[in-house]
Amino acid sequence: MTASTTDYRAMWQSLGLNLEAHDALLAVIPVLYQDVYLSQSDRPEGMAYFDFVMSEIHGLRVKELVDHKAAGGTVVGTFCLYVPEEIIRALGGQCVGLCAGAEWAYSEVERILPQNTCALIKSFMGFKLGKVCPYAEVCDLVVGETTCDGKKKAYELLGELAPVYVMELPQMKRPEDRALWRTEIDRLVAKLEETSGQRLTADNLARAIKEVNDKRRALQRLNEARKALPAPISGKDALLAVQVAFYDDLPRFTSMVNKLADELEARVAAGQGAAPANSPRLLVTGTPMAIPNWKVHDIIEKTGAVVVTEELCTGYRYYAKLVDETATTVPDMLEAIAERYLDINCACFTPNEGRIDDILRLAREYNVDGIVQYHLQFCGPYQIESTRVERAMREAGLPVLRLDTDYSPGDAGQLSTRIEAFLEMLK
Ligand code: BJ8
Repeated sequence: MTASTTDYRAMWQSLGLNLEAHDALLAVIPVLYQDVYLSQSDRPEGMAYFDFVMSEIHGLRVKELVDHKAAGGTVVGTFCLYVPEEIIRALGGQCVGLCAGAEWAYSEVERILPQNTCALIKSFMGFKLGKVCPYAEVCDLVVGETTCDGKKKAYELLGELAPVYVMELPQMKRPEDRALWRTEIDRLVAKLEETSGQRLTADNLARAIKEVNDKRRALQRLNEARKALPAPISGKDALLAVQVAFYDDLPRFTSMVNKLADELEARVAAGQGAAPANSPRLLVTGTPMAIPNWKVHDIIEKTGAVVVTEELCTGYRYYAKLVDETATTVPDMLEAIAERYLDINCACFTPNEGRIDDILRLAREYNVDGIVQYHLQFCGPYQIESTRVERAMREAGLPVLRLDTDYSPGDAGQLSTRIEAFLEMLK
């Protein structure tokens, strides 16, 4: 990855970034990217697009968003899969994921949040407090949600620094919870209509539903190819594609992923793999991995295994389900959206049997040798749910390894030793 040759400093300054701190952040990413991504051999050519996107991580895409706003559009930041992108897009908005995957400004963060808060929350608060994320600064509105306690309470503090709107997400999926969620979808529409100055219509909503479904269909194709033996793409490349989906221009992204999927299908037909056919095949499940958090995939793959699927929000949970496209009226389309989103199986829900069913099905379909449970430390929902996940996997005869970590590279050696031992055991 070569760094962008365009000078974006005036744009970053106008967004209020701390240029010195931002320079320091941008200096780290190419080094990490080189080590994690560009050191791989025989990558699909279609990954060149993602290398380019990463080289422009705070450049071209941010410029597009600034231009979009100048042309009268809005930019809406989100932190969670439960916020429907279709409604944002239908109202002329661009949706950007704001979860961050690197430690930043923790000393400032720990003045307002307990030290034992998960890295994902500390990181997005650190990026905001440190003024190093142009995506956070370009947003007209940030939409939060009542998922875990940490996020819910952090949004109150984030609300002191940015315009934040919070959706109430139920924690169960009974008929009365579905009814509550449906009203929350209407509240979101009202809020976004007010922010954008536009009205939701059957036309703009149908178009947005189709566009977002097309993105998911492209990612489904890419991931379908990973079922092959040998897997035609590394797990970390596939992870990167989903991470980029959260902020890239949607039609361009869909077209580039479809091109990559064409290439992967050709590689499968030719028996060309990203790793030797006898590499252990692993499924990773747990908490999401935001850019540039590639730590666990990188260690797994440098240890000789290949990740073939992710039961993560930066994986299967993101692209698996489509919104029904047959509705013709706004209320029916919103009903279809409400249903699709509440069908996501996050550990914030109780019970959450659907997640265990998904992991077992994915393990079968992708012919995996073992399961890696990946959790950010202090993530109560996933860490506690891991007991039942592990039990179900063992009953199904699937070996499980549990990794609890954070964003620091400090435990890489220890993780690597544990993964090596796990792979040894799989033999
Ligand atoms: S749908 S996983 S994106 S809530 S890691 S902040 S849960 S303490 S991220 Fe999530 Fe939506 Fe669920 Fe997905 Fe809290 Fe856990 Fe931290 Fe987490």
